[in-house]
Amino acid sequence: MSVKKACRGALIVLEGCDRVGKTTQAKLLVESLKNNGKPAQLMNFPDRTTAIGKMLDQYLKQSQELDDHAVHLLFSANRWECVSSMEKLLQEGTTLVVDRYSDSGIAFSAAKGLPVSWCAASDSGLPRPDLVLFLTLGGTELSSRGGYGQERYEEDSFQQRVMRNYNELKRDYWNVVNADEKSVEQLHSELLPLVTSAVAAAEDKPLLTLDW
Ligand code: NYM
Repeated sequence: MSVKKACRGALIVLEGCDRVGKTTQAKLLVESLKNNGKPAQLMNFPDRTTAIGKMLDQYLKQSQELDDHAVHLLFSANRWECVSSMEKLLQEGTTLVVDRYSDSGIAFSAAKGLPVSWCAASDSGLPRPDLVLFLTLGGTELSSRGGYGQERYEEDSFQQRVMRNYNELKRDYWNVVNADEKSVEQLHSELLPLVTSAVAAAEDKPLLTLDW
């Protein structure tokens, strides 16, 4: 009797500038996937619960200063410390919906003036996303969103540099979605079909690694 190997889950990443709505959309996507019978789990980077994540939390809340190179490597290490659990979940068939990942690491650190190639090197070999949903918003709409300005980097000229860097990083597995003037529900109904197709397409494909 042949036993069918479990299909793997997909690695879905949401990217974009601060306050664009990634976190809300990531949660809704996990709920919808589960409602449709697909095992799914939410993850977010930085994962502020680990020892490294706690240092990053203090840095982002501006209660600790760190060298730009050192903080970049901490963000990267915060992803690496999750790789074995991510790979296990994906291989068991759970789709991971991840709120920020490697592209955030590069786009934000490069906005401080670090070379893109240097920023990318520490993430080489991480699991490669099957789909990156890149959410965009007009600049003024971004800064008027609740909570904007409370953490490090939440400042318009910095966010514009981040946006320019993101545009340089686009790959063929990216999907750019304009979130301007869309309700949470409208945006969700635009994203869900993209995620559903990526989940179906990933089932029989091997998990690749980032080759920056
Ligand atoms: N951030 C996030 C980085 O600078 N590098 C990274 O590798 C990651 C994952 O952390 N402004 C920045 C982007 C955000 C901040 O993210 C916190 P969030 O999604 O607001 O918790």
